[in-house]
Amino acid sequence: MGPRELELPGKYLDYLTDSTELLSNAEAMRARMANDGYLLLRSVLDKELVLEARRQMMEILAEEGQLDPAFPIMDGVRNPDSQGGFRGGDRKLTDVPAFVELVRAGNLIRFWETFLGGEVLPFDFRWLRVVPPGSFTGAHYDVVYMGRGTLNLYTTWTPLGDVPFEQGPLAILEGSHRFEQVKETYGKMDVDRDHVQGWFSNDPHELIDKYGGQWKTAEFDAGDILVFGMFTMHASFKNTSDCFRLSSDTRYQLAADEVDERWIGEKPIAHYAWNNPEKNVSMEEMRNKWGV
Ligand SMILES: O=C(O)CCC(=O)C(=O)O
Repeated sequence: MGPRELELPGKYLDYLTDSTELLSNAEAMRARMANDGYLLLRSVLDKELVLEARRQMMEILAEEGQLDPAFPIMDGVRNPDSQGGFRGGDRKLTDVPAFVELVRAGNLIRFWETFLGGEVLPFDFRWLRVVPPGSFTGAHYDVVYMGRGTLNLYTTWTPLGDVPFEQGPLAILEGSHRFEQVKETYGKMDVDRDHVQGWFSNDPHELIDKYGGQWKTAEFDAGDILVFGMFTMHASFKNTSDCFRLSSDTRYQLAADEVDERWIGEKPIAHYAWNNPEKNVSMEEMRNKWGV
């Protein structure tokens, strides 16, 4: 993870707690979320639908020349000349019918209705990652990207296919939703307003050494989901395979609550002032200023 190798289980890393048995008990799930900052739920989604979404996307990636034609497209083996990358909001991929059904209907919406206790609003913008070999995501809170509406907002991280360790699964920093000093500073940031890059840290040890907590991860199967709140620090392991790691992260809140206008509507505004080279401030500079 980042520049380090972590041992599993070890001081800095252990396995995610499986909360699948709580699925029909909203109160128990909310209590677990409040305590751990996340829920790992196995086989919640229709596996056939997940694989169909994967197939529809892989067909597009194959047409784009991103996949190595020597292998079955469902393996997602990268053509060494191609980049993959962040495809969030790229409707060529995020509008494929099986994926839209997967993240906006059926079991996932029923789960959120149970958990949130009312009518659910999924954000219209859908984040999609075609993570190439060698790539990873640095540690961050999601609130810095989508914190303008209710904070009773949750991320669903969905592996679109099996994600074994070598493909670089997501990891949660358990306990990070109680890092009060970090929440009061970094957690109040907005990437479009403040022009800061977003990732708090690439070093998985430093946060634990300074604030406590422990990274938690797992291998994922198609159909599993990992859900968490806006103040749960998360990151991904490096993809050390030859394949793209295909996954989505989509957001859910109560329809009656205030909404961050950047992520809603036929053509969501999305980030509009982030990564402006003339205004950019480094995270290092901001962390020095905040003293975190
Ligand atoms: O999949 C990843 O690498 C990052 C996902 C993420 O940051 C999220 O789910 O909010």
